[in-house]
Amino acid sequence: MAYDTMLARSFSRHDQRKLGCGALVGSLIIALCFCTVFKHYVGPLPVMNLRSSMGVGLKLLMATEDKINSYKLPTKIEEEEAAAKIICNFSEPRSDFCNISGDIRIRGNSSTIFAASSLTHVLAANNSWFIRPYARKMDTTAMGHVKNFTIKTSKAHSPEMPLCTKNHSVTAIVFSIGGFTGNQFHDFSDVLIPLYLTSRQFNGEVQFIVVDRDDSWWIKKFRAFMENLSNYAVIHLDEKEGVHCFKRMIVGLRGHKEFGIDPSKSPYSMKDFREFLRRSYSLKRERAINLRQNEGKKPRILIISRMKTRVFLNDGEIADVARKLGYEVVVMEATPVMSQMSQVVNSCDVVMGVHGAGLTNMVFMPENGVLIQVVPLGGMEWIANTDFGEPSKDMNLRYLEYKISEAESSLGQQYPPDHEVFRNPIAIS
Ligand SMILES: *[C@@H]1O[C@H](CO)[C@@H](O)[C@H](O)[C@H]1NC(C)=O
Ligand SMILES: *[C@@H]1O[C@H](CO)[C@@H](O)[C@H](O)[C@H]1NC(C)=O
Ligand SMILES: *[C@@H]1O[C@H](CO)[C@@H](O)[C@H](O)[C@H]1NC(C)=O
Ligand SMILES: *[C@@H]1O[C@H](CO)[C@@H](O)[C@H](O)[C@H]1NC(C)=O
Ligand SMILES: *[C@@H]1O[C@H](CO)[C@@H](O)[C@H](O)[C@H]1NC(C)=O
Ligand SMILES: *[C@@H]1O[C@H](CO)[C@@H](O)[C@H](O)[C@H]1NC(C)=O
Ligand SMILES: *[C@H]1O[C@H](CO)[C@@H](O)[C@H](O)[C@H]1NC(C)=O
Repeated sequence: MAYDTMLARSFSRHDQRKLGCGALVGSLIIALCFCTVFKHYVGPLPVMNLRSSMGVGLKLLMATEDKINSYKLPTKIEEEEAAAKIICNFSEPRSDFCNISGDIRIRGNSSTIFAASSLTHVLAANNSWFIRPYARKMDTTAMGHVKNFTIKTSKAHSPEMPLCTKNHSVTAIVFSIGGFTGNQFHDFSDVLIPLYLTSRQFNGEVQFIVVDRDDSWWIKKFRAFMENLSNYAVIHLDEKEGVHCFKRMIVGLRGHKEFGIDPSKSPYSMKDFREFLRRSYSLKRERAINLRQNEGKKPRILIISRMKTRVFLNDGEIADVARKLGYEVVVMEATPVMSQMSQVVNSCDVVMGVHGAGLTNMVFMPENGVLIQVVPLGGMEWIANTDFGEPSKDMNLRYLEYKISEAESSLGQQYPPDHEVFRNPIAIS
């Protein structure tokens, strides 16, 4: 989607597209067929052992209380209780992740997390870790907007250890809402899905600590979802005074893949995520219409229109054709008001739109719904497939792609056929 932004910029004035109705009818008819002949999905829910799926860290630091000096071998339980443990894994492809337990202190408006231990002198020289808690670590642009935390071990009574002003009994999860957030695709792919993966296991008994955005509109935007994942008000570290203390803390979010979940790495799947979303936004429809069982009912299609870039020049005509084919048609621009957008999308059986962040709303579609992605000129096949085509499978949606031809695009009128715009669009974007 970073490419997406770039493309949007470079094409903004010229990139208005005209859909040839003739060819499009094909997609709309196939979508109708899907509404008639789909099979019910009865895939098994992946069940996995949570503990083993979380893995063990790369860096293990274990400090037991002074018992070693007294030559008393701690029992297993004593060891667990006294241990200050930091387990980090920096080798996941999308995100770094640290799991800390012990006496943990974090000060408002700072980027150092202290983990107390009474035995730091026997620890390895390396007693600090750096971590940027955002699940897109391969993208240096995104990570440039993410706080670089230092996790530091220190003696419990050392002067640098800040004094607690609030003790929390639940686990904390520290993550960034910087990066590319604000673009809804990234909101879901980089934060909301990873947050679900990391926090669902706590059943609400978890404290979210966020950094990197000055204002709280982002949290408000996804309030229904966040409030269902955590029973506690989010702490915005950049704005909070005081020192928050925890016994357990996770820094960073688990990220498996683009806009998705790998069920072999987690007890949860995209099916579970979508069910959770449906409950959070009180969405009624679990599955799309089956025309066999609902004779006389019309399938609903949502045509997502865009105003500035990658615009349908003839959405009126497209809507007319769809109506003639027997659809009930809704034409709408994607709105950032999640409660409203989720209801509209969930009420539709087919969603059609040009490649762009608005298609992220597919997460709200009922099972077996049909997504039609219109792919503009500009060498966007790969990103179109990566962002929405592939992810649609795990969401149990039917997926159709409609590629714009040169004749259908307004670019066809502005540039000669052998122009670089058509021959080598990647170079331009
Ligand atoms: C974190 O570590 C603790 C023990 O130190 C373990 O019980 C817990 O399962 C781990 N959590 C995650 C998410 O890895
Ligand atoms: C860290 O994550 C990688 C990638 O998922 C995994 O293969 C590895 O087992 C993990 N490391 C440890 C020590 O658990
Ligand atoms: C210390 O930990 C960091 C990870 O934060 C790692 O990159 C570095 O290689 C480690 N240094 C030593 C001396 O082990
Ligand atoms: C985080 O900050 C430390 C110390 O300034 C630096 O060495 C490290 O490279 C930074 N990490 C990243 C990922 O930028
Ligand atoms: C937090 O807990 C520590 C250790 O149990 C205690 O010394 C401290 O007074 C507590 N602070 C607050 C503000 O409750
Ligand atoms: C947070 O710290 C920065 C610099 O360290 C400072 O400029 C800013 O005023 C602080 N904000 C608050 C709310 O304390
Ligand atoms: C989330 O919120 C909705 C609506 O407020 C509620 O019906 C649902 O039970 C909540 N819990 C979960 C786990 O989704």
